[in-house]
Amino acid sequence: MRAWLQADRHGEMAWMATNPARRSDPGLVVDGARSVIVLALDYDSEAPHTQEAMAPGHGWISRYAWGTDYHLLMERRLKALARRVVAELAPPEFDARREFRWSVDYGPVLERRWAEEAGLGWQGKHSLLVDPERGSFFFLCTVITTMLLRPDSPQTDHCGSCTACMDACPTQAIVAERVVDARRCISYLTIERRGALTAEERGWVGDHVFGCDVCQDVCPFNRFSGPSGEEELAPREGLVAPSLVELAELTEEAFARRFRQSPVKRAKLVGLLRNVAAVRGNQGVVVEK
Ligand code: B12
Ligand code: SF4
Ligand code: SF4
Repeated sequence: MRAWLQADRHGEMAWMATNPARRSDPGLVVDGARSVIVLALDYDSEAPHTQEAMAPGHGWISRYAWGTDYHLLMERRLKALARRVVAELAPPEFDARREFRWSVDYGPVLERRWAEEAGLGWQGKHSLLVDPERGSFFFLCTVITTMLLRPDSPQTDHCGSCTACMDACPTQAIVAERVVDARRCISYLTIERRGALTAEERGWVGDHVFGCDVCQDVCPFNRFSGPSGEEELAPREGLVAPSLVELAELTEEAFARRFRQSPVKRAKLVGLLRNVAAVRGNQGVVVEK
């Protein structure tokens, strides 16, 4: 992680570089930490993969962002889990707010590293966690706790000689096995990057208006991935390969309505419109109204 930060691979995500010691040591996040619990939530659906669904005049929204924001769904469950732990397992003096600290994505936690230790999968060459039976279309969240729990065994790496994700990445953002340079990654460019994109970055964005699934779409283990069965994660109408003209015409009110409780809100309307403009430029398509 330090080498990654030192090489500026985090780009403008300054929050990644704040207090790296904390991010690599759960004991600095929770005093007396003895266990990390890692949980996963599947988000795949029957909808097609990027390459199957794309057509001129349309843009790609990453499949993780077709339903309700996973932060909300996982936080709801983590709260329920915390209540159960306090009621059923914890000693009377246990202070759940201090001793059972959960986070979804935003905590100073290397989620995939702990997930691998916890046996939920292995870090594939695209750096994401892969489960041998379900692929990689799932979210992660963690709990750092002072409770001493019996650990599961780590998963073994099944990538072998495959390099499909590295070969398919449209921008060569996977610069080495398990090392992604965010500054070249379409996910970063369309979601995290603020302000204007350079001409080179606009080209890199390709057909993507929010996020990118290419390295996961080509992974052989995602052939085994099935629909999550989570109703709130099912694709909402108009989010699978949406029309670029429709997106370009969104007002603030229409954006708020269409992307209510959706991860897409993170880009804000201004970011989404910037991406839509880049994709329209890349497609060179003049769309009649
Ligand atoms: C910052 C971030 C990004 C950045 C940087 C991505 C990256 N690969 O680091 C950007 C914006 C680009 C991004 C994109 C995406 N992200 Co993101 N992201 C994060 C976040 C917040 C932190 C990741 C991090 O710490 N990166 C820093 C580097 C240093 O970490 P690292 O790559 O794991 O580094 C390790 C490896 O390099 C490893 N390593 C190095 N060499 C070797 C060698 C061997 C042998 C081994 C085993 C390991 C190893 O050691 C390092 C330290 O552990 C996490 C949530 C979290 N808190 O963890 C979500 C997270 C990783 N993202 C997630 C998702 C879904 C995505 C996207 C798929 C979204 C999309 N569809 O657009 C893309 C995928 C892009 C990709 N191929 O990574 C999920 C992944 C779920 C999963 N199944 O793994 C997470 C866990 C969020 C969540 N809570 O569910 N993301
Ligand atoms: S998300 Fe897209 S751009 Fe980023 S590493 Fe994967 S294929 Fe490359
Ligand atoms: S595409 Fe191949 S190399 Fe990449 S994560 Fe999947 S199995 Fe590993």
